[in-house]
Amino acid sequence: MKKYGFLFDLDGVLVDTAKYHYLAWKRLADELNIPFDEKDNERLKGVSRMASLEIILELGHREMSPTEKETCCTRKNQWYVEYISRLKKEELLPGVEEFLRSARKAGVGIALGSASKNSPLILERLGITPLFDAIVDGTRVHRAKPDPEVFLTGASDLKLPPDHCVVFEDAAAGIEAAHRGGMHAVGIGDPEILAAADIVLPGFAGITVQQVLTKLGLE
Ligand code: B16
Ligand code: MG
Repeated sequence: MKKYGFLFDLDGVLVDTAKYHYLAWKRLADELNIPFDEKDNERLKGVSRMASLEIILELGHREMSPTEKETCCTRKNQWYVEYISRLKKEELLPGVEEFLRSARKAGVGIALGSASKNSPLILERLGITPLFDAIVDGTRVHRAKPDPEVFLTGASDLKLPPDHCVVFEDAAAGIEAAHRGGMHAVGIGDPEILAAADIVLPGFAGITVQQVLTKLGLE
C-alpha cells in the first residue's frame, strides 16, 4: 500500500464539542442580552473564536471595541475550558478510536487539522493524543478554512504530498479547504451539506480503512 495520511477535523468528526461551545456562547449572549439559540450556533461550527463572537454581535446588531471583543472571547473560553475539562473518553464519537487505531496499524500517518486552540486539551481528555503523528490547531494557523493552510501544514508535518492525504470533515468549508489543498475529502455527516465531498459517511462506526481508500478509488 502507498503511504497515506489521514487528517481529521476535531469538532463534529472525532467529538461533538459544539454543544459545549454553545453553552459557553449562550452564557455570554445572555449576559449581553443578545438572543441566541441552537440554530444560530450552527453558524459557529468550524469558525474561529473571534469570528464566532462577531456573528453573535451581528445577530444582536451590536458593536464592540477590539479590547471589549478580546475580553468577551476570554470569558467565553474560560467557561468552555471548564466544560471540556470534564470531557470523558465515552464522548468520542462511535467508531473513532477503532478507526484511528486501525489506520495507524495500516501505516497511515495521522494528523489533526482543527481551528480550535483547545485541541491539545480535548485530545488529552479523550485519551487519544498518542494516536496522532501531528497536531495542527488554531495556535498554528493564521487563515481559517476554507483556506487550506491547516491541512497543508498537516501534510507537511506528515511529510506527505497533498494527493496522498485524505481529510475527514463535517463542515462544507473544511471540504473546500481539502480540495483547495489538492487533497481527497471525506464528509462526515449530512450528504446534502457535504455535497462537494468525494464521499460522505455517516460516521466511523463499522468503517474500515480499506473501505475508505477503495471508495475514494485510491487502492
Ligand atoms: P476554540 P473544528 C472549531 O473546531 C469549532 O467547530 C468552532 O465552533 C470553534 O469556534 C473553533 O473550533 C475555535 O475553537 O475557541 O476552542 O479555539 O471544527 O475546527 O475542530
Ligand atoms: Mg468541525
